[in-house]
Amino acid sequence: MTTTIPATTLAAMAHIPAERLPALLRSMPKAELHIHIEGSLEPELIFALAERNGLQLPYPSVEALRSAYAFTNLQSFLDIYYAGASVLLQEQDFYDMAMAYLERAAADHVVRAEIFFDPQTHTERGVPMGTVIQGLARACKDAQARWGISAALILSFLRHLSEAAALETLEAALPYREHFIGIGLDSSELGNPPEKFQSVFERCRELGFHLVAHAGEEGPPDYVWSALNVLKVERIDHGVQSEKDWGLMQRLAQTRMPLTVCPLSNLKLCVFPDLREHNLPRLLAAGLHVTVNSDDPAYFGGYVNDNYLQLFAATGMGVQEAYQLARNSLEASFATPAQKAAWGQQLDAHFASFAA
Ligand code: ES4
Ligand code: ZN
Repeated sequence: MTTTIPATTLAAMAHIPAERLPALLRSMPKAELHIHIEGSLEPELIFALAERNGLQLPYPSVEALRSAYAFTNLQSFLDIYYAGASVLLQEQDFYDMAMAYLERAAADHVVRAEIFFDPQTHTERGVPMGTVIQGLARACKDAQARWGISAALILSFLRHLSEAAALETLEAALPYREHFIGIGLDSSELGNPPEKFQSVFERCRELGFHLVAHAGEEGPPDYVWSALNVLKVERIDHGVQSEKDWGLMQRLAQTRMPLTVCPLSNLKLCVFPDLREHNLPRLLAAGLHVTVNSDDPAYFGGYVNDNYLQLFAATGMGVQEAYQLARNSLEASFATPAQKAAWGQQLDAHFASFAA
């Protein structure tokens, strides 16, 4: 189903002055569908948690840690991301991390956040599964009550580990299944194709979880094909390499398969040399169901609104694209149809209110 923009909203959009675009991008209701909660851990909180837990970090200061955030590719980032996550030990640590993100997201007018967490990053260090999930789930619940933001969790398997390890992780998480809505696949993409996780994804499908996977971030279009055909995912995380395969572009457009694109992540991990060369405008123009997301905001220099603002400033996209991207994000979420319809109406009213 392609989006039909109400005639009144279309008319309103023609009357929004270009100089109001940044304010519009900031304030429009949106969903964030690609955010790793461990990637929202700011250096200040890493140091505070290390102190609280009596841990010594291999960096003398917040500034020294932040200055280590100079990445050349995905792996160079992942090494420091797993080191940062090692300060998370107690349920309250997971709660505090998620509350900090959710408060920041609500300030960016995120009405819905679907949040990845990597249990293996913690269980491998001896942290119990229940500590991780209960801390995060309590934050989602409290954030809804405090800021009105709707939040849900997606358990993500680390693809550099084995499928057997993913299956064990699933089994350990099942006592807490009411607290997460979906399953994802992240970490080192090259050399770890989606089909490595065929059986565990099949099991997750039988259990009724939503399925997503990172594919086509650094990896080839073939990995996007196998995420679709073998894992049977409902969204592709990143997917920017799909542009190299015309047949894949056709498939993605025809099925309105959502792509959760993360512009600042792609810039910082050198997937694109400059935001002006990011292919998101071309993917959108080709009819793909593209969304804008932050990925790991504490590491990549910005939360979701920073992604929108910097991308629009660099590419010259305008009001129509802003509407389409916000609309796409709401529609691609796993919220109920009634909830999505209500947010869609809020979005239309918001654009109408910006017309001069
Ligand atoms: C990730 Cl940018 C990215 N790619 C793959 N896995 C990840 N985990 C956290 N951020
Ligand atoms: Zn990601």
